Amino acid sequence: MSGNITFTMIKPDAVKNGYIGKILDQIISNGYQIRAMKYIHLSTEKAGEFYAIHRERPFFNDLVSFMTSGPIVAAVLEKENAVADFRTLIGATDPSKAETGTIRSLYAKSIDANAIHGSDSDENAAIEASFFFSAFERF
Ligand code: IDP
Ligand code: MG
Repeated sequence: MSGNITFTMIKPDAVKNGYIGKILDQIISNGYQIRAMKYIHLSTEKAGEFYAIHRERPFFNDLVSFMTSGPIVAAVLEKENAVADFRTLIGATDPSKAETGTIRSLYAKSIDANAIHGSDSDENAAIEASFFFSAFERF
């Protein structure tokens, strides 16, 4: 299965702004199958753990408080070449630099509230999927 799975979160800004349906539609129409999905409100502890890799970065505290500011949708997605293709579909971290038509260019307003997460490697996709979904523990 390596290479076919990625992990995503529709972030609190996009949930609040009513974009869950539009974003999921764009994901599905780009060939992804949803393998697991949940709507949850992250605790500070869980958000800090998920983003532990960014602990030393200046925006870490803002990132954790943003990610706990409202509910999110977490999902595992399957498609050939899932990780790289999904990064293309969501666009650059800073939505002002994201390609036209990408999810961040359409639905995000700033680098900190940028609508959606996508794993950056197969290894992290497996770690992130198993962080949220026990069925993906062995990926
Ligand atoms: P990515 O989400 O495109 O992979 P990362 O560099 O992994 O970007 O950063 C994780 C998240 O941290 C970003 O999606 C964004 O929400 C936030 N972030 C990244 N860089 C900045 C910044 O310079 N200021 C504020 N928030 C940032
Ligand atoms: Mg990242």
